[in-house]
Amino acid sequence: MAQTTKRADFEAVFPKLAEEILGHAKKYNLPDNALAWFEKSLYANVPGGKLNRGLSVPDTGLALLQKPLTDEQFEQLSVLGWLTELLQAFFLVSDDMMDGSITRRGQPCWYRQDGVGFVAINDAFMLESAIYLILKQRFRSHPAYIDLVELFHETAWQTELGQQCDLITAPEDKVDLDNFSMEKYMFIVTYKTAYYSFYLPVALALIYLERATEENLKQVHDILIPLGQYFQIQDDYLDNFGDPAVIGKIGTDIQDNKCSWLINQAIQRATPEQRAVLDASYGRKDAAEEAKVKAVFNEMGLEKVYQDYEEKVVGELREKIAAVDESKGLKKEVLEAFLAKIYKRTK
Ligand code: GPP
Ligand code: MG
Ligand code: MG
Ligand code: MG
Repeated sequence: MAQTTKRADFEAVFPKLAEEILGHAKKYNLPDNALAWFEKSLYANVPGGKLNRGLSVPDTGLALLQKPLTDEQFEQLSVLGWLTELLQAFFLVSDDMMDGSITRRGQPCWYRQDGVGFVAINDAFMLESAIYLILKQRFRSHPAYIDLVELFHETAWQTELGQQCDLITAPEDKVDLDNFSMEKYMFIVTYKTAYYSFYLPVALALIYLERATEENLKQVHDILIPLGQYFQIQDDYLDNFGDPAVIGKIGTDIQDNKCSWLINQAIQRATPEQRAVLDASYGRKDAAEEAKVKAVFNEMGLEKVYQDYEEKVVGELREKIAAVDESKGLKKEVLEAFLAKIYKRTK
C-alpha cells in the first residue's frame, strides 16, 4: 500500500472518543464511581490489541482515494475504526467468559480482574451500546448513516450466529467427536470471525466515502470472507501451537471441547488407537488429559499439516486478488496488504 495509517495517529483518536462516550454517560447523571468503572472498562478492553481491524478502516480509505486523507476524513475513518474495535471489545469480554479463558492481551481477562466477575456481562453490553451513541453523534447527517447503523447491527448478528454454533457444538458435559465436521467448522468461523474482522472495516470505509456499490461490496466480500476463514484457522492453530507469551492468551480449545481446525484435521487422520485417545481425553477439564491430546496432535505432525494448508490457501488468495477488476473501485493493494499482515502471523 502506498500509504498506511500511522498507528500513533490512529491511537491519538481514542482518548477523545472515550471522552465523548463518557460524556453520554454523564448526561444521565451516572454516579462518579460508576463513571470511573466505565472509564476503566473502556481503557482496559478497547485499546491495547493489534488494532488490525481498526487501522483497516483508514487504510482502506487511503487506498480508495489514492491520495492523503483530509483531516476530517482521517478523523471520521479513524472513529469508524475505533467503533470496530469497540465491537471487538464487546465480543472479547463476552467470549472470554463463555470460553472460560484465563488471559487476553497478556493480562487477566476482564471478568477475572479484581472485583469484576459477572459485572463484565453488563460492561460488554455498554461497550456495544457505545458504538451506536457515537454513530449517532458523529454520522447522523451522513447520507449513508442508516447503512452504517445497519452494517454494525447485521455484523453483530452474524457474529452471534457463529458464536452460538461454536458454543453448542462444544458442550461441556458431553464430548462426541462425531458432532464435528469441516462443514460445521466452516460455518462457525465464517460467521464468528470473518465478517466482523475483515468485511466490516472495508465495507465501512466504502460506505463512509460513498463509494460502496452492490458490485464492489460483493467483490470485497468474496475475498475477505475466505481471508477471514484463514485468519480463524490460524487462531485455532496458535491456540495449541502458539507461544502464550507472544499471543497474549492461553489456549483453551482442547479443554473446551471446541470444534477447532486441529481436531477436525486429527479426526480425518487418526488411527483407531489415536482416535481412542482423542475420544477419552478431548474436552476434559484436566491438564493431564489435554496433554494426551497435544501428544496425538504432535504424533500426527499437525504443525506441518497446518503449514502446508497455509501455503496452499495463501496461493489461492493471491490468485483471487490478482483477478480483481480494479475498475469497480477497489485496488488490489488493499487486499494484498491485508493478506501480508496476517501471513505466517505468530500473534
Ligand atoms: C473468536 O473465537 C470469535 C470471537 C471472539 C467472537 C465472539 C462472538 C460473540 C458474539 C461474543 P475464539 O474464542 O477462538 O477467540 P479467542 O481465541 O481470541 O478466544
Ligand atoms: Mg475464546
Ligand atoms: Mg470463543
Ligand atoms: Mg481461539
